[in-house]
Amino acid sequence: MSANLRLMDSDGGAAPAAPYRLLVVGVGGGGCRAARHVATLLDQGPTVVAVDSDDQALRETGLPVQLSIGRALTRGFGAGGDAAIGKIAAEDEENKLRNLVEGMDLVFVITTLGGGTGSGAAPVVARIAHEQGALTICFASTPFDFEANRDKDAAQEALRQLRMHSDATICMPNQRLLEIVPDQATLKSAFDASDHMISMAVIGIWKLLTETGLIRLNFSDLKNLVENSGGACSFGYAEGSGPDKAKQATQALLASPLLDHGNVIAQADAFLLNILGGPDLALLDVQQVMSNIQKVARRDAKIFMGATIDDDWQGRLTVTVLAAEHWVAAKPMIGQPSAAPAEAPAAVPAAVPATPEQAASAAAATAELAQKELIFEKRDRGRFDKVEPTLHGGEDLDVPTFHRRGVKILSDRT
Ligand SMILES: Nc1nc2c(ncn2[C@@H]2O[C@H](COP(=O)(O)OP(=O)(O)OP(=O)(O)O)[C@@H](O)[C@H]2O)c(=O)[nH]1
Ligand SMILES: [Mg+2]
Repeated sequence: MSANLRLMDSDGGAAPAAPYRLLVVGVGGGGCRAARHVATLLDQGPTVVAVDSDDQALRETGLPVQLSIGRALTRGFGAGGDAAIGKIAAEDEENKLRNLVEGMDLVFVITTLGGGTGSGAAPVVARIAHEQGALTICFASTPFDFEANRDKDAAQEALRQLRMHSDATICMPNQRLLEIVPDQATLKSAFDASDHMISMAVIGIWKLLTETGLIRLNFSDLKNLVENSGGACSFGYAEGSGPDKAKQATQALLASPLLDHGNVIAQADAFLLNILGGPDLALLDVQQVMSNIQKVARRDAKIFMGATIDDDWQGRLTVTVLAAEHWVAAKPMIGQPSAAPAEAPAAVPAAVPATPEQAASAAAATAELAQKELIFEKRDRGRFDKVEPTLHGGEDLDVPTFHRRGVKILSDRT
């Protein structure tokens, strides 16, 4: 391994043991800045790598793993807006890039298109990760409308290349930032907002795969959605806090420009929705989010849903959505024979209707939950932990009924 590829040392904040090996790669100036933001927010998270042909920009990321590409060509000064140079720079370092992604289950490639390195090198990084067998998801911003046509054309071509070489590419047009940030915002604060959005997508998926699942989504659900998405996905997220957190988050999600004010959810063939909450996350919160989303979603949409608990999220709730515009079910699905069964209209699987409102709403909803089984993780006895158990018929009545009975929400229609 050469001197310009520095690997994290044993004290370098490596990720805790996680069931999946996940790598975040920032490519080019903007991509590396967004990747650094992910690392800042997830200090116990996945390994984050910066890849650039601009050595100074690379140093400024401060990330522990940096790969300088194309030095022979660019002398470490960047690709000067030329995607062809960015492509050659990455191809020159193909072996080092291959070493980086080797053995990874999931690779996120983050880039901002329109310059030389991101536009040229990111598709090469995605191709290598994909060839190495990692599920490869790209986040790419495209230039503002006011930027040069040449850059916009280069960005569109790079986007096409990314889609070709990855499992899914999430495009976040910078122009949409104008709807998100206040009118008087500076360009820097708009870019900061974009970094934050990309980070929330990565964090949402990271938490989904690593934190306790009240309703668990696993890697094969993510893989199923991404691999069948036909290459183009959208991402959105929203937050709520306090007693009305579920309502707030759902309303904000459906109003988000990231999801075209709800239109993406309304039209998506399939989407993955994860609810991240604190230990106070109630089943009713989950039910409220889901029933409101199902009202908007297509009746035949495939919905993969999860609910994740993180102690830091006490009193608040974040909803993250990864939506596939198209569902290309040509490939065999995870755990299924290659001839997929004919699709039939499906009812929402029997939830655990704790209230008449829940029962009515579950019966009314008709969207299809695509994951086979929603698994309720075994939870501890919460505030009853130090209390004498209330035993009846050999059962501890202080443990929620659905845990005692091992209730699983079943949906066998994938
Ligand atoms: N969303 C977002 N966009 C950015 C950011 N920085 C730059 N951009 C946009 O991304 C485009 C490419 O800029 P860079 O990422 O700096 O370019 P590069 O990939 O480093 O390419 P070269 O510098 O030419 O080697 C610009 O035209 C901007 O529209 C950022 O932090 N966030
Ligand atoms: Mg640059």
